[in-house]
Formats: sequence, structure tokens, C-alpha cells
Amino acid sequence: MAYYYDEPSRTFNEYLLVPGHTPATCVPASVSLKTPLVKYRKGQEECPLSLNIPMVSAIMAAVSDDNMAVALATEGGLSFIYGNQTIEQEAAMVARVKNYKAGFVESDANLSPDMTLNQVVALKEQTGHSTMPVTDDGSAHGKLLGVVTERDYRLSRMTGEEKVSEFMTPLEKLVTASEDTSLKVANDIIWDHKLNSLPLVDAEGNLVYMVFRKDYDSHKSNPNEMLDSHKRYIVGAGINSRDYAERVPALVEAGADVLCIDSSEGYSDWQKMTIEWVREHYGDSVKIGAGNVVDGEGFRFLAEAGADFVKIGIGGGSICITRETKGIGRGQATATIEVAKARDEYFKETGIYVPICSDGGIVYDHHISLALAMGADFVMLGRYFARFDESPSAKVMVNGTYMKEYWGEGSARARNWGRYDLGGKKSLSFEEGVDSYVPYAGPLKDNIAVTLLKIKSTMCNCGALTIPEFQDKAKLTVISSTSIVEGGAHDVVLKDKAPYASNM
Ligand code: RVP
Repeated sequence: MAYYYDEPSRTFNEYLLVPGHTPATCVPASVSLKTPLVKYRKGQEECPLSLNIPMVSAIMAAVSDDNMAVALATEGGLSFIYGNQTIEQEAAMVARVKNYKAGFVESDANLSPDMTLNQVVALKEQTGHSTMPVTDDGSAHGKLLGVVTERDYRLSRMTGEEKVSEFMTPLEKLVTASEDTSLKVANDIIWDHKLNSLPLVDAEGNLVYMVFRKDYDSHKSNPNEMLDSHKRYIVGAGINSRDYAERVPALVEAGADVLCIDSSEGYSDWQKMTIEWVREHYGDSVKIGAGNVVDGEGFRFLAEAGADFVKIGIGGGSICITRETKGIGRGQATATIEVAKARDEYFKETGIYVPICSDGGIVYDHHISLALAMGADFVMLGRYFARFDESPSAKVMVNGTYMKEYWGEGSARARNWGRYDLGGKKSLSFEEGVDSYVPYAGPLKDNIAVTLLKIKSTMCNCGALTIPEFQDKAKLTVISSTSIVEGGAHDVVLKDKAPYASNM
């Protein structure tokens, strides 16, 4: 006979935190959100890899590329570069994050001398950049010949057919510096010469980087930055349980700091075999998370297989229709609570603390606080990050409002067979995800600052200055459907739409 659970499976929306005593010392500025990312002997050693904020971005083509990875690592979180691309492409993205130097820009708007003014204007519109280096071959690292800015042309007095070589500011009139110039010195040159940008060139005169005056503020250090021992950004990468023997070495070689097996259902021999292969070839030096599971049994299976962290969640993702198509899954809150219990039991038995990540279904900022209170060490978000400038998807105008495209890895658009297929031919037999839009929300930095402040504020209401303290002190209550109504604005006529409508 089938097993029946006593309790219904619940979502974050069905819970609230009940505040505890707040000591005068408990203020958001004093809260630390540092949290372990990989397993360790808690109480006996430091966690070898921690996050400075408990947020990672989803292993999805619409969310986590190298651009997102740099933006999120700057704020203290981590991206897992999506795995549904060729091994070479994924490794190149990882390498770009590891080679990224804050303030040194590889120009993405480049001209060759025989391009026309019309082409310059079109490229400016396409990239949004008005300073364009001119190189012999029109590439980002060709021989530098000059620079074109808006000051070099007057559209009203020109035909549009003029060649770049006729109106660019030529190399001999430019101030340039050598490729090994430090950011501080580059900024001094920019200020001393009243420049807007400074090209850095190698000994052969090839363009290496551009440094821009407008980026000056963002060069200042970010206190939460996730950096490795060589001061490079920390980055994760998604893998699958099929081509790991080729993909893992390439990603490790490119510098990936942590891997994660990306699967919609992780309680399987495929994941165990993948982890065993990594241990056999790399011992504990390569960190690898696994998932997704939704109960204690699934957690224990992956922990015993050697996973460095375990991801929770089936069917809760905003773009996910797994529950509708296959009838499997579990409410994200119930799954998180149960896996957290299993994690704590496993720690008591073995002394090994295996961090857990609540993945999918986080709609409001307060859902992050709830997930942490329920025992998650960190959360993975897709929809949340897809809304920002830094996500790789297109920004489009829909009915007068800016949106970003956001599609599931199980959608026909992604065709990520490696994530869903249980064997057989390399195809996606049916869809488990949708293609959608999410409201455009601007830069990651601004949004994440508000989200983190809300989390810290909630933690203070519960008298907690750290995530473990929060988990210890949190008091949670299931709420009735009528209290859910009471929780929003009610019995008033709103002047505008709800303020949180566009906020996650
Ligand atoms: P959300 O943050 O609610 O948008 O959910 C993101 C999560 O949804 C991902 O991290 C992944 O676990 C899951 N996902 C991704 N694609 C699909 C799908 O097509 N069903 N689901």
C-alpha cells in the first residue's frame, strides 16, 4: 500500500515568523549573513568555502552567465554558470569570471577604420556604449588605431557614409597606458588628463582593456566580495550526470570553485555515480553539490554519496510545471523543514555538517527569511535574478512595460535534456517548464541591497545576529487562509498597485 503523509505539504506563503525579543545591540548593521557553502566538521574546523550572503543564482541559461557571476560575487553571493551549453562554452564563461579584473573592461563596441558613421550609430544603439575603440580588425584586441566618441561626429552635418578613419580621434592624439597599469594609476591618468576613458595597450600596440571614468565609483572595494586567494571572483558551474568525465576536468581547469549536479530529481544512482567519479579523480579538492531532493531520505542518500551540499526543491520554481505534468514534487516549505531535520540528524551522527540550499519558489523577499529560519543555509533563485540588467536574457517592452525574458530549463526553448532525461535518447520528450516574462527591475546591486536589509531586519525582530542564531531562535506559525488576506493591504482603496507587486 502506498505511504501517506500525515501533514499536507506547504509553501512559504503559508508560514509567518513570530517575533522574539530584540536586544538593543541587535541592529541590521551588526547582522552577519555569512553561511557555509560546502560540508565541514562544524565546531572542529572552519568551513573551506562560505558565502558572504545566503544567495546563489540558478543554473539556468536565462539567469547565470559570466556577467551575472561577476555582479553577484561582487555583492557576496555566487552564480552557478549554466550547464546546458557545450563544455567549451561553459568553461570559457568560467574562465572569463576568473580572469575578470574590476574596472578593466573588454570593449564590446569596437570599430574598424572602414566602417561608416551609420554603422557607428547603429552599434551605439545596439550596445548603449558611446565610446568605441577603433582597431585594425574591428575586434576588442586588435591593433589600436583610434577612438570614436559622440564628440567626433555631428549627425546633422554629416551624410552617414563617412568612414570611421576620417572622423575618429587618431592614436597619436590619444592618451594610452600600458597593459600592466594598475587601476589606481589608470584612474590618476584619467583625472590628470581630464579623460573619459583610457585604453590600455600591450607592447605591440594591441588593445587589451578600456578603463572608464564613469566606473570610478564602482571600483571602490565592495566589503562582501567573494574572492579566492588570488583575489579572483569565486564562481560555480552546473554539470549533469552524463558527460561529467569530460565536463568536470574542463571546468576545473578553467578555475571553477564549486560544481553542482543540476537535475530536477536528484535522489538517483546517476548522482551517486557522478559524485563517486569526482572523488575518485579529485578527492575532496573539487567541491560538488547535488540535488534536488524533497525529503530526509533523499538528503541522506546524497550526503552518504559524498555531496558537499544538497539542494532542495521539486516543482516549486516559478517557471516549473513538473507538478502538473508528472504529479511529483512537494511544497517548498515542508521540503525545506524536513531536509533541515535530516541534515541536523546527520550532523549529530557523523560530526559533518552538509549545508542545504532551498531552490525555487521564492517569490517575495520574506520567503528568503522563512527559508533560512526553516534551516536552509542558503537559497537559489532564478526569477529573482532574471529581472536584473545583469541577466543574459533580452529586455523587451510588453504592453508599455519593460520585461526580461525568463524560461525554464525544461521548456521547449531550453531543451535541457540532461536535466530531465532519465535515460534513452538525447531529447526532451515532454515539457516541464514554460517560457515567460518577468518585470524588469534594474541593476542587481540596488535590488539586492534592499532584499538583504529586509532579511537582516527580520532577523533582528527575532533577536538574531547570525543565520545559525536565527535558525535556533525562530518561531514559525502556519497561517490560515484568512490571515493570508489580512497580511496584504486590505479594506482600503489603493492609490496605486501594491508596492510589492513589482518587487520580486
Ligand atoms: P524560481 O527562482 O522560482 O524561478 O525557480 C528557479 C528554479 O526552478 C531553478 O533553480 C531550478 O531548480 C528550477 N527550474 C529551472 N527550470 C525549470 C523548469 O523548466 N521546470 N525549473
